[in-house]
Order: sequence, then C-alpha cells, then structure tokens
Amino acid sequence: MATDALTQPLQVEPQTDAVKVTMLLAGLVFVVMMMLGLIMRAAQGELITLDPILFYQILTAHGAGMVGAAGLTGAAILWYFLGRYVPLTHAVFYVFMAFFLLGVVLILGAIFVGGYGGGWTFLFPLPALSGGAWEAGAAASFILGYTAIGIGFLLFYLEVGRQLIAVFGSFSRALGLPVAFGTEDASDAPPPAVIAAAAVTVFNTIGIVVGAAVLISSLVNLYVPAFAVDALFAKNMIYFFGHVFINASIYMAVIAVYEIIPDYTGRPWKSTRLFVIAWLSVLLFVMAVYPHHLLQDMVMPGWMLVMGQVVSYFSGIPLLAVTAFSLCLYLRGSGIRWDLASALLVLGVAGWSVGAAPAIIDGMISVNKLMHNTQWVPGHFHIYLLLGEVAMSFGFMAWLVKTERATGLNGLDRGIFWTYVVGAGGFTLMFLISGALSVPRRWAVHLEAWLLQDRIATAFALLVVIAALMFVIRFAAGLGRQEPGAGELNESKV
Ligand code: HEM
Ligand SMILES: [Cu+2]
Repeated sequence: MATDALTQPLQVEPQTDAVKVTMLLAGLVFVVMMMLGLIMRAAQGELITLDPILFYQILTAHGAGMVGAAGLTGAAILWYFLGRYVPLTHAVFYVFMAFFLLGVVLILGAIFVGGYGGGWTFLFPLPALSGGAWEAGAAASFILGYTAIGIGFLLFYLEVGRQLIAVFGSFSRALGLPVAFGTEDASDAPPPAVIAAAAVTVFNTIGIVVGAAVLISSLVNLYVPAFAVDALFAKNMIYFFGHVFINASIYMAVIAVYEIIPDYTGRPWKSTRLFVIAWLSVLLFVMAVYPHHLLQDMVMPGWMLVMGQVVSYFSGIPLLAVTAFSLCLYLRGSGIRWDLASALLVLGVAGWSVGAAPAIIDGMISVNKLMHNTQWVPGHFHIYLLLGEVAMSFGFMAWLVKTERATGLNGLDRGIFWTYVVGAGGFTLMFLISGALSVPRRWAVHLEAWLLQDRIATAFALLVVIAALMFVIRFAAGLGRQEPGAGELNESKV
C-alpha cells in the first residue's frame, strides 16, 4: 500500500476551534510564566526584593509551567496538522485538555497554596524532605498534577498511534522505515508530518511511562517512607523523562514548519530518504542521550556517561541539519513574501540550531565538569526554547489568524518581531556569559559581582515579555475577527 492516496491530504476536518483555544491558553501561559521569569531575574539582580522561599516557588512554577506549555503547544500543532492526513477522534483532544487542566490546577495549588518549591524536576527525595517548607500533601498534589497531565498525553498518543496504524498499516510504514532501508522509493514515503508524529509518539510515550513510574514511586514514598526508592535510579528515570519530554515538544512543533512553509514557497516539503533516516536517528538516540544530565554523578557507570556525550552528536543534529538545510533550499529563490508567521517559523529553526551548539558543548564531559549547574545550562535551553519551540508556536498562531488580505510584514509586526529577537538573544546571551563566569544556576540570591549581568538580562527579558504579550494580543484580536484565517482558508483548498 503506501501510496499516493496516503501521501495526499485526506478530506478530514482538522479540529481548528479546539486548537485555536488551546493555543490562546498556552500563549497566555507563556506570557504569565515569562513574567515570573522576569521577576526572578530582577530579584537576582536586586532590582526588586523577593523572599527566597517565594523565589523557589516561582522557579518551580516557571519550570513546570513552561515545560507544560511547550508540550501543550507542540501537541496542538501535531494534532492540527496530523488531522490533515488521518481522521483523529475529536473527543480525545477534549479529554486530553481536561486532564491537562486538572494537572495545572493541582500543580498551581501545590505551589502557591501548599508552598511546594522543589523544582519542576521533583528530584527524589526532595519532595519528601522539605525542611519544613511544605507538607507531604503539597508534594503529593504536585506529583498527582504531573500524573494527570501524563495520563492526558498517553491518551493523546494512543489515539495518534491507533490512527497512524489504521491508515498506514503499521508503525514502521508511518515512520517511513521501508524508505530508510531502501526497499521502497522515497516517493512512497509518508508526508513529513506523519513521520514526525509517528516518531514522537514512540519515544514520548516511553518517556511518559517511565516518568509515571517514578512519580508513583515518589508518591508512595511520601506516605510510606519505608518504601524508599533508589535515589540514583530515580534520578535516571526523572532525567530520562524530562529530557525526552522537552525534546518532544520541539519535535512536535517543527511539524508547523514542514506544513506551513510550503504555503509560502509553493514547494511541498518532501520526505526524502535522508529526512526519514534523520527522524529514525532521533527516534533511536533521543532516549539514549539522557545521561548527559548525570555527568556529575560519578557513581554512574562510565560507559553510560560516555554514551551520553557521544550520542549528543547523533541525536538531534542530523535532523536539525536536514531540517535547516532543506529550509534554506526551499526558501532560496522562492520569492517568499515575509510575514509574521513565516518570519517566526524560520526564526524557530534558526534558534533551535543555534541553541544546539552550547548544548553539545555542555554535553562534553570535560566541559560539563566546569559548566554543570551554572547559568550556562538555562542559557542553552532558553535559546532553543524561546527562539525555537516558542517562536514556532507563535509562528503557528500568527498563521492561524492570517487573512487573505494580510500584507506581508507591516511596520508593527516588524517591530514586535525584532523586539522579540533582540530581547531573547540578549537575555540568553547574558545567561551564557554568566555561566562562562561560573555563576551558579538556581540561586535566589546573587553575589555583588554578578548583579550587572543580572540587570542587563532583566532589561532584555522585559523586551521578550512585551513582544510575547503583543503576539498573544494580536492572535486574540485575529480570533475575534470574523474573517476566516489561514487555517480555514487552507483547509477549504484541500
Ligand atoms: C521572558 C522569558 C523568560 C525569562 C525572563 C526566564 C527566566 C528564567 C530564570 C531567571 C530562570 C532561573 C535561572 C537560574 O537558575 O538562575 C529560569 C529557569 C527556567 N526557565 Fe525560563 N525564562 C523565560 C522563558 C522561558 C521559556 C520560554 C521556557 C520554556 C519553554 C523556560 C523554561 C525554563 C526552565 C525549564 C527553567 C529551569 C527551572 C529550574 O532550574 O528548575 N523559560 N527562567
Ligand atoms: Cu538532555
């Protein structure tokens, strides 16, 4: 089978309204969490005073909220575009959202009512050892909140996986494996969105199941301390889950690039053999690379740490290179008319590529000895999240409300776009500089000598918050207009 019928869009209606509402909610969460980030950076720079106890609660909320919003926007993008090729059951998306919102309520309650401040990584046995800062109930609520979100995601992927198998016959076909192994021609490969969705479904499901296992163990330990979990094993599971989940958010969001850029260039994004192989390498290596988070744990088996370093080169890089390179080829000479959506999507691929460099550097054992737990770490991931995943999400939002009459990148859009780029670039650069100067991460109170960088970073962060707020307002205004946006225009063409 695998055939033209399958590589052509089906006559299925994507769940446009639910996706739009989700993007609006997630956009608002991005902005609110950015404001919390701004508050933390200003507090580190002593521009405002913030009780350290509150700092750690805010740090926890910011970490969990941002990772959650990245996962949510990625999932909405996947759902929207996969809906062009396979019939997804709409009810599943509502159930997914219900579990997600339940999780958000439990997590916010844990932090701001219960006082939980153990960080988004809930590292065992920290939830239980609060030093009196929070009760077991708060930690339990936090853990249950994550579990609820995990259940929502598992149902989401179950539906995605089920429909992929129904339409393509098997997972290996949806992944394009016959093309990778040369038994089928690249022209028979499924579209990029399908390959990406299939790969993410496999590894993120595994990541979430591992995360759920360690969450439940921590939960039991909270109430039955005799049920002790091996701390090193728990750390491995947590970082496996955390690494896979946040990476999955980018791998889902990039589907927006594959599906939207062709609208502008008039050239469909092709699933070449190299493209299929790059996704296969992500699928295999994204899971094997997580030990780069444990390079300081000397008790870890040496081979695992070496694997963490070496696999860093094979995990995201081939895909990133293939995506970035293809993007350049598609853009070249296409006479593309820039608007906010296309500019943000291209920025997303660029920021993702740039952010990979400091990530790989930190993934080297010799460098990690020095950089671990410095602000170098938030430096690199804020690049590929702010300028990568989040830029792609805002790009998708801008495209959803783009109208037929829209006229390229007007003055206001240009202003917001560059405010975002300069703000995010400067903000993340200050993290990298601070990291290179050995400023530790996750410290509520900074030394005198670090305040200057903190203050400059705060000014840049303010630009990011303003620009992000404008993106969301612009999106909300677009939703309010009655004209059909590109979402509808595009589907009616199908
Ligand atoms: C205006 C934008 C943002 C600002 C001002 C900001 C600020 C901060 C600050 C000050 C920290 C703590 C740094 C430290 O350890 O000393 C932090 C940590 C973090 N941020 Fe952001 N951030 C922003 C955007 C984002 C985005 C878009 C994401 C993800 C999508 C994100 C995810 C995280 C995560 C996961 C942490 C680590 C939390 C931890 O260490 O437990 N941030 N951010
Ligand atoms: Cu990682």
